[in-house]
Amino acid sequence: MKHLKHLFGAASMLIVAALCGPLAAQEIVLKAADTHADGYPTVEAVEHAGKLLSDWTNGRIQVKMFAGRQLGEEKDTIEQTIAGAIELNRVNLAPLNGIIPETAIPALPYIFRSIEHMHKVMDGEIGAEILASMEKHGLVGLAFYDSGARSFYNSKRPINSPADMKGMKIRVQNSDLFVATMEALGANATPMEFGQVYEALKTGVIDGAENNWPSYESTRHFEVANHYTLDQHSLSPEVLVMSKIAWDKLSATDQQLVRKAAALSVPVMRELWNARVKSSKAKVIANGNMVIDSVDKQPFIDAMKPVYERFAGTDALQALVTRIQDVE
Ligand code: GTR
Repeated sequence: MKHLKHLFGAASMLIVAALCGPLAAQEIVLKAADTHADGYPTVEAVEHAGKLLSDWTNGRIQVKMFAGRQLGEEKDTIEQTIAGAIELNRVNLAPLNGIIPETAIPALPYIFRSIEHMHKVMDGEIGAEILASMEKHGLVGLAFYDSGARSFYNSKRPINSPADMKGMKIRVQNSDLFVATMEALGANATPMEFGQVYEALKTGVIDGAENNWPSYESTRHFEVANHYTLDQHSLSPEVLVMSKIAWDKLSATDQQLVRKAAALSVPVMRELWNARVKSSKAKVIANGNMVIDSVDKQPFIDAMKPVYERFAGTDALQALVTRIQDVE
């Protein structure tokens, strides 16, 4: 009798599964966080990856994007991603610096000679190693996205040399590397979440910040910090990560699909990025901002020695710096 009941139970389970279909039983919704608003290239790229996943699985895997800080500022969303409460997160490498030492290396000031150099490094073996280094910290690195070059802007005066930055209050991301970079240049670093910067610039709590063209424009920081000096100190890329806890719940086949979708979103992002750089630049220039594009970078580079010593302090990290510099 017991045996029969057991059999009956198994059979009814099969009937239920057949009626609901395998799709309903295994539907996977991946929540994705981004600090940027809808329409920003990073947001569109992750949505593109989501569309691919949905198409490939007949809607079984869905990405639900929460853009514009709906899930919090980057520091919080990173914690939540590690904890498994958010599945996908698109952040800059900088707020990961304190958690994953390897991420500080591509965020080091002036480490890349050009965007092409950065692409070659991050698209190759070194980039793959940095993505892999995230796993032991609870994140699966999926893809790097472009972030152009970060440069200084402020409401006080044009910056032509580090001397002009002396005593200036400059907002930085939640990264000791960025704090140390500002201090090495003589400025006062003020770590602050991205969403608070506009108000802080407007009210004079800070004098300036640093970012790429699209972020300078999309946040309207350009309206309250008129001087933009293209010193291009950081080419620190964006990264798409997945929670390791969420990753481990996926089948090996689904993990491959997620990796593939992320990889295919990279060229789409680059195209959107290049277009956005152009349109942001045009908007800022039309606003009459003072853009200094011929600054002598050497004095800025020279000031970075203590920063390299501190953040590439181990032999392994120093070797990574050399390998990046050696990429032609
Ligand atoms: C942007 C980047 C964001 C965030 C922001 C910031 O360029 O895309 O992820 O790092 O800068 O300065 O906080």
